[in-house]
Amino acid sequence: MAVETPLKGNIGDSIKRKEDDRFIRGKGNYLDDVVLPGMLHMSINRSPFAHARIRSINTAAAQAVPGVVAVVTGELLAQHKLAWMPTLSGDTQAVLATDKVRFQGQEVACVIANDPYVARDAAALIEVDYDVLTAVVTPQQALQAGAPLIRDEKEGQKDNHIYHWEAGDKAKTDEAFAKADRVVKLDTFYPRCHPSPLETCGIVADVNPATGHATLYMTSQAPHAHRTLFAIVAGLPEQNIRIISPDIGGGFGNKVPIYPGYVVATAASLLIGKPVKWVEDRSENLISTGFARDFHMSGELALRNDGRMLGLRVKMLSDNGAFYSDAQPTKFKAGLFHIVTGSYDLQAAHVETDGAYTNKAPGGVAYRCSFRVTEASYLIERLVESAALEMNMDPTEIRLKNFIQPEQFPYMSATGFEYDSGDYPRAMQVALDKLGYQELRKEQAEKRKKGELMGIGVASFTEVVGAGPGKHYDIAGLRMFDSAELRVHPTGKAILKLGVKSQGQGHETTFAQIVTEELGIPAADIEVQEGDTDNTPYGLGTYASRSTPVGGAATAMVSRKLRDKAKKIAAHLLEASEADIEFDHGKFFVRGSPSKSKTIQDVAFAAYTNLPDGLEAGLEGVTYYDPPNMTFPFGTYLVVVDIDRGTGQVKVRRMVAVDDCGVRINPMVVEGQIHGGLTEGFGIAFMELITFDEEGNCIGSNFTDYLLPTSWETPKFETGETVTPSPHHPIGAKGVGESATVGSPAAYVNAVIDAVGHLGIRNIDMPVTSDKVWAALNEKGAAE
Ligand code: MCN
Ligand code: CUN
Repeated sequence: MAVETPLKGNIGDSIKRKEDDRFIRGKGNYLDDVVLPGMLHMSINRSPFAHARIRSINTAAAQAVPGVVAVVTGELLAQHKLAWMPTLSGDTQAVLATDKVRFQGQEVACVIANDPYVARDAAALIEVDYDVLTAVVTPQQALQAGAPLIRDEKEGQKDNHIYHWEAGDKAKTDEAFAKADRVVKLDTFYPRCHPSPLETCGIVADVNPATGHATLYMTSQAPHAHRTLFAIVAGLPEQNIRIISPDIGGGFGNKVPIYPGYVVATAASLLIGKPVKWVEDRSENLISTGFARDFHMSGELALRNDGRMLGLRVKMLSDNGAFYSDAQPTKFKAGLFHIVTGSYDLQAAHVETDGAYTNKAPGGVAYRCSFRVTEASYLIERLVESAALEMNMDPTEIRLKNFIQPEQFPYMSATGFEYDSGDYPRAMQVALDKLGYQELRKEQAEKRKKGELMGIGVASFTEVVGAGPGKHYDIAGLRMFDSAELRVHPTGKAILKLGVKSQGQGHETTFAQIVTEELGIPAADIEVQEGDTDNTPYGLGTYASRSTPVGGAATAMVSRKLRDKAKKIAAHLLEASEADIEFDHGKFFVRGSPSKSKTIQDVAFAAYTNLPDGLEAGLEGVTYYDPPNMTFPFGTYLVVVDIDRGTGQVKVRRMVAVDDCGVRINPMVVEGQIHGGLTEGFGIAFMELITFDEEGNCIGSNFTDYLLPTSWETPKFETGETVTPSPHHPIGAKGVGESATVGSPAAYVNAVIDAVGHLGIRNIDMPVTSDKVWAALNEKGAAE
């Protein structure tokens, strides 16, 4: 009988997630589990209007409710210079409205009470006298001459335009278009959607009036950066601020920004001298916190008649809501949208982007996307599909013809990225084989003869994830490096402390595995800690799939640092010269005689008990890692759909996803990330939408209107992999957390267009709902 040896947790081992034990048993510690003695509760009164002047606020009735401790208005905050706060992208945002409200759901006043329900009831009693103004609900409308000025409080702001930003070479692109045999154009809209994590956002602010210490329990994806920003905004000494991100029930980018609720709860705790808890409800989360996308995009592809792409021209208009608060590296007004050249060898590209204020919630968080990579990937993959249709080429053929070839890496893109590594044709081939592409094309042809609608969608995306390098990328000026601190105890057990912060990605398991690979300590013996700024080294946090590329690299490097010291100790124990010591999976031995060895555990013990002369005691270290480049994961996704001509219903029959994220630390965790991302991509493609009526009322403010996919709707996924290591990452890994959300929407929509393209339908904007599909068919006389 075969005996199964338990996996030690080396790189490549699919060990079970350590954190799941406590999650499955209900022993996690989420924000709402934090209960402090004497804790008060906060509730927010929000604007019912999208755009209105505030004439007066009457808080008397709220104040009179038994149990209410305080009512906070913008006027009160203004006395402490806290009515406005800076945003991550250099704009300002109202903490509590004083002059005007600028979106429905905006924070107007807060009630602090001894009970959450009392706070809520009292907040509803606050009387605000509004003078309703015309709402601006689209960026096109916002930029029209004479449009109502939304940000009238900003000095020098004469219109609703936020920024203009360009990338690439305009002259060279014009030249490429002049040489082209034909130009294919696509106008498309990536609608507003929402990360909607299971756990909403919240804070427990505990400012000790005696010591001035502020302990802030926050659902934060970036606790260190938030600490620094709090210090700057609130003027608190940074050593007195401790941010603790407890277990987080999903972030997806929603927990990157700083929200007004955090600021008011902290200010209230400071003024009252008691802990204050604020937790959003679902509708508050959907109407007021960081939404995603809302990009109007227009792309043009210059092509030769043989299908070779020559140039790409993109114009984009983004709807940023009332405050420009997107999280992105400060130099990049539209994030990393210029990855829009995708997987293709384009000699020239030019991207022009503009942003506009509207009377909608601010945010523009990059929901499971590295700063707008999703929108870019969607545009290019949809555009290539359009080109294939118009040129009557197979969508795989046109891609194969234009892929950047494996030998071209490192590859400099027309918009200035240096792609680290890739093998696009291989990923596509693996996906095609897995799907049985040729057979399905035959089936499609047969079906089409009978008038049945079947489509095969293709997307071959390339992402850019893992910011820094710090010299190019920063958040609010803070360079995007990351850190790892490793301490090996005398008994050979270890504790690893990180600057990144998991929201469900499994860091406690996968980062331990990096140490296991580098030092040989079993993953089960390594405790991973994140999220407490007093106890972890400074880092920029977890978003933009940067934990593995940056924090993972820091972990490998600190392990190697310790290994070097361990070698000195091993040499002492083995009575050999350090130069003769070799290391292999947790064992140190003299070169040539592997039988005489010392384990990492022996060495760890000696680090505290038996050291060579002149060597410092202990086995610990810290590494701050600034990556030399980003990583560029990629993949090919294939989707098969059947469409009912009577109802417009789209059924996803197959979904094959082949991802390449370089070396996989824990293949099971990677697989989980991909399944999650494909599900979110499916929701965005077919179901989820935050929209607004002409008065700026948010439609999609609860889960009966904002439809999330359940296991009932979600298709089955078939996954595959190729492995092209990142040449600059210490263990060859690239990020993967966002890949499937970035790559899949275009594959789903391309499948629908592939089914109906022969009828002359070129585009249906997401979410591709049955009614839209039916209407498009009906317009072509093809509906039943
Ligand atoms: N991993 C691996 N091998 C690789 C790459 C990654 O084993 N080559 C593992 C990592 O070690 C980690 C996980 O996969 O455990 C994801 O790693 P990475 O790609 O580095 O992404 P991050 O940890 O930085 O997570 C961020 C990413 C983003 S930006 C969003 S948004 C998102 C996502 O992860 N939010 C999530 N996945 C999520 N998954 C859950 N459950 N919850 C969220 O909020
Ligand atoms: Cu871009 S959403 Mo994730 O980066 O937290």
